[in-house]
Amino acid sequence: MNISVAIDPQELIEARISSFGKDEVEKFAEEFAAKGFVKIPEFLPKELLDDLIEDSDGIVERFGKDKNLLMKSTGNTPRKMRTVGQHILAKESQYIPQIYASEGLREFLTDLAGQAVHRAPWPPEKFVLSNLYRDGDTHGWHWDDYSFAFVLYLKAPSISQGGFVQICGGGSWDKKNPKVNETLLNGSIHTYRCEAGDAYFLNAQKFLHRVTPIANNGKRLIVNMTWASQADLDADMTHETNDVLFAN
Ligand SMILES: O=C(O)CCC(=O)C(=O)O
Ligand SMILES: [Fe+2]
Repeated sequence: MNISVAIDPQELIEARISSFGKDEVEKFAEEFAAKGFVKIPEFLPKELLDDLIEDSDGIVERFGKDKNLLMKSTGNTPRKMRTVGQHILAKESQYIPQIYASEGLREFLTDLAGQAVHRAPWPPEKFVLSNLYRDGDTHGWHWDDYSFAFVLYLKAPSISQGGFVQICGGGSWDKKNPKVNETLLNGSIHTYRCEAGDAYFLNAQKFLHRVTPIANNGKRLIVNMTWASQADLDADMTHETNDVLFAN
């Protein structure tokens, strides 16, 4: 269903990226190098955020799939969430595929990462929607297949409603023997909160991460865009968690 849109998402995103000074981008990159995580406040221009929320709400309403399971390949951590996969967004979203296709965005992420960032070669991992909307909904501890996640916040719970991102370094993902608890015991956990319109960039392959359960009727809606390093492109990749969460 492709109706024409009044605003050009790529133009708006690229204008926003150009508005960051060189010093600001360098600070983002330093933060990312030091912590594996950097928040980009107010990344989405207001007019794009409003349209993106409307577009995504309609898609979640029509195509969202409720998941409630323990993920074996990440040590039986919980997934209680509503998801929409790439194959649906590619057809239905007026904005998300266009944003992902932005070369300005890819170059910005390359600057943040300090190395070449590429689009994920496997379509189902490129972009997905994840919606936490019932008390107790959570995206439990896991690592990602590819190196980088760029997450756009469309709806953010308040502080009392939770839904924070937590990350913990020091481990790596053995899919047959995921050592989640060992990684948590050996590392320290950092907790982050974003507002609607913010984005974050995460080294999602090296840092164990999760979204804490939401409470008090909180609503959280994000777009997760996956990006690959050159090493990822050269490696054999399997996609267990994506298959379970986003394939239908
Ligand atoms: O919802 C988030 O902020 C994280 C999403 C995530 O980690 C994932 O989809 O792999
Ligand atoms: Fe992840």
